Formats: sequence, structure tokens, C-alpha cells
Amino acid sequence: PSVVNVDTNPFEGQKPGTSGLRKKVKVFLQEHYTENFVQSILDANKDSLAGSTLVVGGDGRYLVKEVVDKIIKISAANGVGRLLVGQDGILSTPAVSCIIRKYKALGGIVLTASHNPGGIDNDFGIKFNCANGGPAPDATTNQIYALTTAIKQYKIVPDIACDISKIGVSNYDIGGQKFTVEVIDPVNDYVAYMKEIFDFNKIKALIQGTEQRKPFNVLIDSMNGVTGPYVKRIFIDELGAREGNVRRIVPLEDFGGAHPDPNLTYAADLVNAVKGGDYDLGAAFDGDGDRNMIIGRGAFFVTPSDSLAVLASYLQLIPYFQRTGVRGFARSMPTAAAVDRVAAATGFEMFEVPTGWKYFGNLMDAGRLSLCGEESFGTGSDHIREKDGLWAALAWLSVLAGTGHSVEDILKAHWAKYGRNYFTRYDYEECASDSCNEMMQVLEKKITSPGFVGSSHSAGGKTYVVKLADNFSYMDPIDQSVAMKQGLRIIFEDGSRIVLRLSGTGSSGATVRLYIDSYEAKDVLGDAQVMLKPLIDVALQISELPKYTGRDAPTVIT
Ligand code: VG1
Ligand code: CO
Repeated sequence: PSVVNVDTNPFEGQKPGTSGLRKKVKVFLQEHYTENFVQSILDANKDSLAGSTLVVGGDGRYLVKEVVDKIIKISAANGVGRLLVGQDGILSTPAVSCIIRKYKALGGIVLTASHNPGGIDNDFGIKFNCANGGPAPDATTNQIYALTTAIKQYKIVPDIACDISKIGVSNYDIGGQKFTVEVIDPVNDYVAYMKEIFDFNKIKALIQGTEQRKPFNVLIDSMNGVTGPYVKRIFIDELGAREGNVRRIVPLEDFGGAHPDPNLTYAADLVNAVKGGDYDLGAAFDGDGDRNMIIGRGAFFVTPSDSLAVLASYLQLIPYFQRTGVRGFARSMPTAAAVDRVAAATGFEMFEVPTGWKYFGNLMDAGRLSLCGEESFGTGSDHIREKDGLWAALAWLSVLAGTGHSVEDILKAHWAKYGRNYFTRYDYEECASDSCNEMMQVLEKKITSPGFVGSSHSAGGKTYVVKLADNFSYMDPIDQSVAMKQGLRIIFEDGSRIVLRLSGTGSSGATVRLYIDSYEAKDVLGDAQVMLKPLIDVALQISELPKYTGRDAPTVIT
């Protein structure tokens, strides 16, 4: 087969957001659109491509297979040496990270729009991960974007026919250069790694029960996303769970119409099943398998911020951390500060980074970060460089097996010891972009004007005095790179926080995210929505959000 150069023109807007390029499927279906972006990814790595290995796979959504085929043909034309491709194009995001690291690949191309719905009328996405297994840092994605704005040609080998439905190795001769496609089992490497990290025997004993103890009844929901085959292998084959312990474990191109985002709204099915059933733990994962939701008996909800804090305080129950030791902890800025208290109590370093997993990578590579998370149902560790939904569920099961306590008891004991950070996030999805941008500009001006610090704001009988307000910026302590304008935050004298930012993962319009975090040392058993109501009202007053968005209620509350 030989290389063909195809003339093309740049498309506007191929700028990767919080986690890759995400657009409607129909945008990707435009002639040359996908090719341009893939070529730009490869061009950003031009100097290292010759003979390199790249990992390719996605979450099984509509268009994944077609785009894998394009990546094979374009990689062949650009001198890539070898592709490791998940069978049928399937690889969860954490599995891609694991495989890049294990086989020392140059990087990976992940085909996912994560928690966004799939199918011909919904979303698709392409993300580049680097040699450390993590999402490309801003410098790289900016470079990719710059290349997309100037692209004139892409290279392709049109007559490679590679059957990705069968595991095996295919070799091609591309004008005298060898090019190899290795179709791999999507699950093997990841599961082998999980077995190194966790004590599977112990978790199996918990799930199957012993003579003294009845089985711990789990309900694991893949939401028709990519984790299905991983859940089947881990929970059914390895841990001895029954068919009734898992649900929606067949990846579907449109996720069966589900919105594969594991939260109380979009995973309401699971919540209801756990509420009404005899289950000790429920867990759900998003489309690409990096997010997790954990609920206990009776659907007792664990906020991701609390989940992070609890895991931080129990890491010694996990063999991986017994071996590696614990370095530091981190969370994204909008995430509630519960883990900060564990860090303070245990003396570990604590980092606060912008939203997006790419900001954790350098700290992990430098050996300063073991466990981190985001309020958006992301939890993970330095075992890979992506957040990892199944890892989080196994980590929780390790804690439950190790302590013998219920999810609810663990949370209550945690709050009794550390106090509780009440947290909620309001999402206003698909609002008009212009008015949302205007709202953010006006608000930034307001909160950074003289006199705002020190001002008082009241609602529901409570008064809050502003201590600090800014547009969050972050300097990476390892490479000193700076990320500006990462979200407006207002911090009050009592430590309560209001954060407002615009989403960087949507495919149309603007999504406003309002985050509220408030600490209580003693009053720890309240309802978050009730406890936070005054602060929410203050946030709506200061931001004038109803006026700018035209919304009197959020689309999703988490
Ligand atoms: C959202 C979350 C963020 C997460 C990102 C990718 O970004 O808020 O915490 O890292 O999604 O998650 P944004 O910019 O929309 O707020 V995933 O599971 O979609 O890759
Ligand atoms: Co995801």
C-alpha cells in the first residue's frame, strides 16, 4: 500500500477543551474533519513518530470503529511503527492509560465524549494522551489546535484493510517501511494490573460471603458504556459476583439511549434499584469508564469529594499503597475541601489544581501525588494517569472489606472525626453562549473590584463576609506552566466557597457550573440542599445567574 497526500482546508473550532475535542457526531462526519484533527495530533508529535507505538481505542460509541479505521490509515502514512488497538475499537479511558504505560508507547488516541450521550445525533470526541498515559497538557493541545488552523494536507494510506474485530497482528509494508497493527484484548492488561493493586481474594470473600458473614450484595452499573466487559471480567469471573450483581454491561453505540453520566439524576435507575433492593453498595461508571458514583445501602449517596477524603484516610488497606507508600493528595479547585482535612491530619502534601485530570499528571510523575479527585465523580491514583471508575469501586470494596463497616457508617465516622464539607453543584446545561460569557465577564469585574473583599451578603438568615475573590489561576509546581482563568471563586470568612465556571466539555451552547462548598465542624448530619440553601441564594444574587441564563432552576443538581 502507498501513501496518498490529500488536500484539505482548516476547520474552525478544533480546539480541545477540558478533555479533548468534543463535537456532535455530524460535525465529525464532515469530509476531512476527523482526518484534519488526527493529522494535527500526529504533526504535534512529528519528531517522535518514526517507529513509535500508539494506543488506539474508545468507549464503543457511534463512530468509534470508523475513526479507528481512519487513524490506522493516517498513522501508517505518517511513519508510526505500531498501533495497539482494542478489539472492536473498545478501550476504556483508564485502560488506554494503563496500556500506554505498560508498553511504553509514545501516546494514545482516545475516542470518547465520556459522559455525553452517544449515537448519530449526539456526541463524539477525540483526545490525545502522552507517554505518561495522561491527557495531553495545555501546551500540547494548544499546539494541536494551532496546527488545525493551518493544515493544508493530510497523509493517508487508503488501501489498508484491517479487521479490528479479531485479536491478532497484521504487518504492512508502506513504501519499504514496516507498519504493524496489533489488535489486543481490551480487558487483559487492565485486569492484570487491578489484580496487582488490590487484594482480589479479600474482595472476593466479601462479595461471596463466608461462614460467618453473608455475601456483601453489590449492584454495578456500566450504563451501557465501555466498562461492561471490564465489569464482567472483574466482578463475575474474578470476584465471583452473580449476574444479578451487574447491569447494563453490554457497550452500546448509543448507550441504549442513556446519558452515561454516573450521578443521581442520570443514574436514577441504579439509585432506585439500590433504594428498593437488598444491596450493600451500588456503583456506576460513565461512558468511557473514568468516572464513578458510589452509593451505600438504601442509596446512601457518597459525594465524590467525600469519597476522595475517605479513600485518603484508608489507603493503607490497599496493597498498592502498602508497597509504594503515600506521597500527597490533590483535588481540583471546585472540589469540596474534605480531603484537605485528611492531608492536614496525616501530614501529607496537598495540591489544588484546575478542573481537568491533565493537571494532576506532572505531580504524579514527580512522585508527589498518590491520590486525587474531582467533584465531577472522578477519583484516581498514580497507578495510571487518568481517573479510574472501576479502580474507585475496587478501592471502596477494599475499605469495606478491611473495616467491615457499611458505607454509611464509614461516612458518618469520617464526618464525626473531620467535620463535614457540604457540597453541591448546579449545572445549567445548554444555555446561550453569549449571555453566559457576558455573565462571567460582569461577575469577574464585580468580584475583583475594590470593596468586594470585605462586603457582606445575606440570605436565609445567614450572612457571609467575602475574604477572597478571584479568577483562579494555577502555576504547576513541577514545570511552572501557568493556567489562567480557571473559574471565578468567592471565598468567605468562614471558609465557605462559591465557584462559577463554564464547562469545557459540552458540544453545543454553554453549560454553567455553580459549585458550593461549606464546612461544618459539628452539624454533620444535615441535608446538603437545606444546609447550603442560603449560600446558593447568595451565589444567585451575586452572579445574577437567573437573569443571564433565563433559568430559574438548574438542569442537574449533584
Ligand atoms: C467536566 C468536569 C471535569 C472533568 C471533565 C472530564 O469538565 O467538570 O471535572 O475532568 O468533565 O471528565 P467541564 O469542563 O465540563 O466542567 V470526562 O469523564 O468527561 O472525561
Ligand atoms: Co469520562
